[in-house]
Amino acid sequence: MMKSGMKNNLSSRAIKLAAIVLFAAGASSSGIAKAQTAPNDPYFKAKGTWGQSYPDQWALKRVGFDESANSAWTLVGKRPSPVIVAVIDTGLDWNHADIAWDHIWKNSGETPDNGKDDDSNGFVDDVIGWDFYANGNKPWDHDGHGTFVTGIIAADTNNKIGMAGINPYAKIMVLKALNNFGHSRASYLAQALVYAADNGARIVNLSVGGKGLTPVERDAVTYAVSKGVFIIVAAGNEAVRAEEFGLAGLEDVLTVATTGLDDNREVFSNWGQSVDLAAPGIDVLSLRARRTDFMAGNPDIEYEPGAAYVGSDKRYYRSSGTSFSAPIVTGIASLLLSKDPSLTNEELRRILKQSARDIETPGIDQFTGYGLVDARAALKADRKFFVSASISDVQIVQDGAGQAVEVLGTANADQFNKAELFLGSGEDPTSWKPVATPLTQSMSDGVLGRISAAEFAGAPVWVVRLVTTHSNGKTREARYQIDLD
Ligand SMILES: [Ca+2]
Ligand SMILES: [Ca+2]
Ligand SMILES: [Ca+2]
Ligand SMILES: [Ca+2]
Repeated sequence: MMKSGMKNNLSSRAIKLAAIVLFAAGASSSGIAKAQTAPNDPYFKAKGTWGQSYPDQWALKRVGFDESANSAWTLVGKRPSPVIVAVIDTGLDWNHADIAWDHIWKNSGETPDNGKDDDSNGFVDDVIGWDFYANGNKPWDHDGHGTFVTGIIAADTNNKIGMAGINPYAKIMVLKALNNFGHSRASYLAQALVYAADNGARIVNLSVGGKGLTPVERDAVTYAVSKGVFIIVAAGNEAVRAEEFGLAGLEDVLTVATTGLDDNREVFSNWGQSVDLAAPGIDVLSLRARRTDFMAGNPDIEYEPGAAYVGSDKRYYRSSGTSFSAPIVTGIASLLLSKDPSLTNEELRRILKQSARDIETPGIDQFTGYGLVDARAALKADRKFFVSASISDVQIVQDGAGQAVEVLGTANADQFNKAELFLGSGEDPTSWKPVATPLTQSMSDGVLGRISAAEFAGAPVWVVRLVTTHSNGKTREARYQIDLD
C-alpha cells in the first residue's frame, strides 16, 4: 500500500495555522471561462501558509499552472470539453466546500434512490460511482486519501475558496476500492477498473499499489485499455524497481514517479524501465476529508496526528508520495482531452512524454522516464511529434579481422533527420568522441551502429551515448554504460 510513504519529518516541524481567512462557502461555483485568468483561490496565491518557503501550491506551479499570462490554463482553448476521470481510491468527501457537484460525474441513465438499476449496468442507484468494499452506492471517504487525490485533479478552481484543482472540466467518477486503511483487494480494484471502462471513464487514476499483480488485475487493465481508457498509475514509494510493483510495472499504463522541490527524483520513488514520467509529489496541498488524517497510523512514517492539517478550518492537508504525483499527470492528461477530445491514447501518451522536461541524467532515464511533466508544453504540443532514443543492449561481434561492439536499440522520429553514437570514458564522461557511422534512416529495435574495439582502449568503463535529431532540430538522447570487466 503506497498511500503516503512520506519520509520527511512533519512531526518535528511546528505547523502554523493558515493566516488566510477563507471566504465563506456559498461563493459562486467556478465558471469555466474564469479559469482563463489566474484563479482567485487563496492557497493558489499564497506561500508560507505552514511556514514553508515556497508557494502553497508549488506542485501545480512547477508544472505550468501559475498566475502568468501564459499559464497552462490559458492554453485549453475556447470551448473545453468535459472529461470523465475515474479515481479508484478510498472514496470522496463530496460535502467538502471545495468540491463542486459540477465536477462529479453523474450517471445519466440512473435514477437516484429508487432501489432500481435503471441503466441495467449491474449496480443499483449508482449515481456518482460505486463502493466496491461495501457493495453500495455511497462511496464516502473514511480515510482521506481519495479526497486528497481528487482535490489535486478537480478541487473547485476560481471559487475564492481554498485551493485550485488542475482540471475545471473534469467529471470525477468516484470508485471506492480501498478501505479505510488504504488496503485493497485485487478483485475490488479489478471490478472498479471494469466499472470505469463500462461506464464511460476516459481516464483512470490509480494511486494505489502493492507488490505482485494478480491475473484478475492484469485482465482488468487489459480490458479497460481495450475499451479506450487511459490509465495513470503511481510508481510506488518503496524505492524498488517499479516493474516488481504491481500495476505500476505494466506496459499499457502510464507510470509516474515523484520529484521534489529541486526537480530531482525523490529517494522513495520506485524506479526502472516502466517509469514513464515524473511529477512533483513532496508537500503537496490538497483537500482533507472530514474526520480523516490518513498519515496517522501508518507505521512507515514518523507523524504526529493532526500535523498535516492546513487552514483554520482544517479542511486542507499536505502530504508526500507518488500517490500525489500521479493525479498531477492525470489532471494534465484530462486537460489535454478537454482541449481536444479526439486525441487517441497513443497520442496522449506521446504528447505527455515527448513534451516532458528532461531532468536528472540527460535523456530517458530509469528514475524519471522522459522527465518532469510540463502542462504548458503538453497543451502546445503537436500530436504527431516525437523523437526517440533508446539503447536496449550491446553485443560483441566479429568485424573483419577484429571485434566490434554493436549497439542495439531505437532511434526514430516522426520526421527523422539523423542519429549519432558517441563514446565517453568513465561513468560520467565530460567529453564525447563520435563513433560509428551516423544513421540517416530511423531504426526500431535494430542495430544503431558498430564501434570498433580499438575505440575502447585506455579505460575500463565507457558510456555509449545516442543522440537522435528531429528534422526540426530537437534532439533526444540515451546513454548506456559498458563495463569491460
Ligand atoms: Ca445502475
Ligand atoms: Ca436507480
Ligand atoms: Ca477552490
Ligand atoms: Ca532524464
